[in-house]
Amino acid sequence: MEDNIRWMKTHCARMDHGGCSLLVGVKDNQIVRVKGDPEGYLSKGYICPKGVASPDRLTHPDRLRHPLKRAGKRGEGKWERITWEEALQEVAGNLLEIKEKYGPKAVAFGVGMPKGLEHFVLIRLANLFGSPNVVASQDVCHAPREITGIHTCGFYPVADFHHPSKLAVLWGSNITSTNEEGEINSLFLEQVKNGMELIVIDPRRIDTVKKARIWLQIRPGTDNALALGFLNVIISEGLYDKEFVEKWTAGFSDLAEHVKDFTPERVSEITWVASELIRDAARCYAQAKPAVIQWGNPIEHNIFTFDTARAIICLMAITGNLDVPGGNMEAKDPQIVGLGPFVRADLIPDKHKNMISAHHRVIPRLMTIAPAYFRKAVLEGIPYPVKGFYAMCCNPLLTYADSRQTYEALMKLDFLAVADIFMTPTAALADIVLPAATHFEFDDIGHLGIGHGYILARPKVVEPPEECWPDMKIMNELGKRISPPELWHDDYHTFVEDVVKPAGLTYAEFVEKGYLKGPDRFKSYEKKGFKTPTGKAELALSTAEKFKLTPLPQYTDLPEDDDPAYPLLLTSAKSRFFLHSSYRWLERLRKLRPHPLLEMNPVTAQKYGINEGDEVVIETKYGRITQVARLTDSIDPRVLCAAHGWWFPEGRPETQYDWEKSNFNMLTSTGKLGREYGTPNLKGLPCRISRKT
Ligand SMILES: Nc1nc2c(c(=O)[nH]1)N[C@H]1C(S)=C(S)[C@@H](COP(=O)(O)OP(=O)(O)OC[C@H]3O[C@@H](n4cnc5c(=O)[nH]c(N)nc54)[C@H](O)[C@@H]3O)O[C@H]1N2
Ligand SMILES: Nc1nc2c(c(=O)[nH]1)N[C@H]1C(S)=C(S)[C@@H](COP(=O)(O)OP(=O)(O)OC[C@H]3O[C@@H](n4cnc5c(=O)[nH]c(N)nc54)[C@H](O)[C@@H]3O)O[C@H]1N2
Ligand code: SF4
Ligand SMILES: [Mo]
Repeated sequence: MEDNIRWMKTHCARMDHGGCSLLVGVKDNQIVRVKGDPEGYLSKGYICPKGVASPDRLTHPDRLRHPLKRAGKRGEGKWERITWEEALQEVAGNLLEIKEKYGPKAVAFGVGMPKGLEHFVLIRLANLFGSPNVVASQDVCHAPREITGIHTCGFYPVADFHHPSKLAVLWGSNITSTNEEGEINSLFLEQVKNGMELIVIDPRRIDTVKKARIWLQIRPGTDNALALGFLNVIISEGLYDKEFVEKWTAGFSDLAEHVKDFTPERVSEITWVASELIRDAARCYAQAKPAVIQWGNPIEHNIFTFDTARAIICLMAITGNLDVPGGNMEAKDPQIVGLGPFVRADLIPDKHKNMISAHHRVIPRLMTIAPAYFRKAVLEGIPYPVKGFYAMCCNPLLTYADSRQTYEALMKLDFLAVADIFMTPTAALADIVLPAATHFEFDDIGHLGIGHGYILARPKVVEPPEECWPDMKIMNELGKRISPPELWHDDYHTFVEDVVKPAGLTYAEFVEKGYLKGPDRFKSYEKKGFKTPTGKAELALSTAEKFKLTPLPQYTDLPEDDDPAYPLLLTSAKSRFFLHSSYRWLERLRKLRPHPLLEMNPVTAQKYGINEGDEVVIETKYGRITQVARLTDSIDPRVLCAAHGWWFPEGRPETQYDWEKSNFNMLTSTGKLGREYGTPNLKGLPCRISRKT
């Protein structure tokens, strides 16, 4: 049997940010097995349940296999099969008509979590079409960490797990479950095994707490206060790196004065973490050299994301952990194509002035549109109307805050096209649905532009179904119809060649190598200073006045006011078995997690008369949903953790597969947004529960 199997190497993708090296067994154009590759650069043989199930995506009987045109009313679930030629003409015709009537800005292009190279081809498509509006989930995913980093110290400080650290802080990062941005937990766990100490900051007792020296069970939504408490302890006890602070930081005395108020006792009241634990953790972090902070999504899941990221970067700076091996580094890219030339940024020089978010005065360098501002444009015409939307690799109805508002906006559009691999609630509202080829089915490149200093080869291992096209091909052909055709390629494959050409490689040669990484170069600031106006890591921002930012990291309030009518606090975490709203249709994964689970402490359950497995109604000021009770003492009795991304592929198309029933974003709102990034509150929401009767 094994004899006829051809084993090929590629990297896992599109089930999170990707990164595990895979050995893929292929027979007759079918993937028969997937194993972790022990030689994997990031993964060392590791593979998670999603990776194992990943080939099932290709062969699922309900996968989208043909372009579809809406037949009944929008959302009615009636479709007519059309050819690719007809589909491209429909999409092109509608987008051009909107452009003619309202200008190119009235068309927005949507993308979700960056999944592969098509992410950048979409930005190129928008640029060539003349629209400055690429809508993405960056407001709640990495932009606050990345761009706040650039403003503070000139780069995005990512965790370096390739060199030994004495101590790691997992700050709202469930790395053994989410492996975010390719920080596959293999390298991290290897270090833990070699004696790296651990501090975990998480409202839940996650797996890594077992290995931790200190666990800070934080009140959701109060990370900025905790970070200010750390700064208070480290500065008042003189535990900072004096030489580094003296030579390489700006605004230390202002920061020191500012954090005096944030004593562990005061911070304890806000965060629910005992003051002694705050002291202990801050001391441990400051005294271990080098120490690394692996920070996660909760940093950017509330309106104070800018201040939270600022405070944490200040911590990295004053302890001398910026850009050192085993600390938080500036990852250097290999010699590959620059993103600007790839997306042809030169053709749209006034983008930053014309994009929707310019009106909302977001932080400079945020070049995508926050979903909240996109919907304001569609629904209220602010700052101008948006009428058309081309969306791929995303499922906004589930993943944008305030799903009802998303529904209204999608319904109001003159034209909606969605490219996906499966009929999702969002695709179910489209005028045209385009069937995409996906991972394993075309040559792709992983991790471009993600900021970790490497790219990974994802060569094709099987042919896609006949009418499933890679997004890159779809856009390459659409591009020729809606923008100057000479700026597109004869064959979309040229995009992957373009990326590695500056390295002197063909794509095939790159595949042989498997990955390309930039040089291990640290402390670049010693030569050229930090890439900020002062040349220093800016504890107080020198650009604050110019950009209307607060110079020092603030704690002003809780993200949402306490409310006696909603006595519990709701947060969420990603499921180990799914990616956001994706793949609940894969039986192999669904078996592992059949229902959306609401984690609650048994004490809470008893108080509300709820048993394990009961259906529970969860309500916030903004909406109500139902999930299934899972009792666990790993969570504080005052806190609940609900599942995010749930819809029911087994449900009916005319209700868009019950997108309202258990969807976390029915409980969120865009009423309050962080000004810098347009971020809504997704964690730390006052709520109440009752057993469903
Ligand atoms: N309340 C709440 N909201 C959140 C979050 C949260 O934690 N809580 N998390 C936020 C974060 S961090 C992010 S990144 C976003 C993610 O938001 P999205 O990116 O919108 O979510 P996904 O479920 O990843 O959507 C992926 C869609 O892409 C499709 N897809 C997969 N592969 C391909 C492909 O090759 N081609 C095409 N065309 N489609 C493909 C899948 O079938 C799926 O429908 O959600 C954000 N929203
Ligand atoms: N399996 C799986 N992997 C994924 C994804 C997925 O959907 N599923 N999504 C991918 C994407 S796009 C991203 S951005 C990353 C995100 O990866 P992570 O940053 O790890 O994301 P989360 O699971 O949202 O949150 C991490 C932890 O934060 C805790 N938490 C909740 N509220 C708070 C809070 O207020 N403060 C603190 N300190 N902690 C809190 C949760 O309990 C959880 O353990 O994961 C990627 N990997
Ligand atoms: S951890 Fe991510 S990259 Fe690795 S196998 Fe799982 S889904 Fe794939
Ligand atoms: Mo994300």
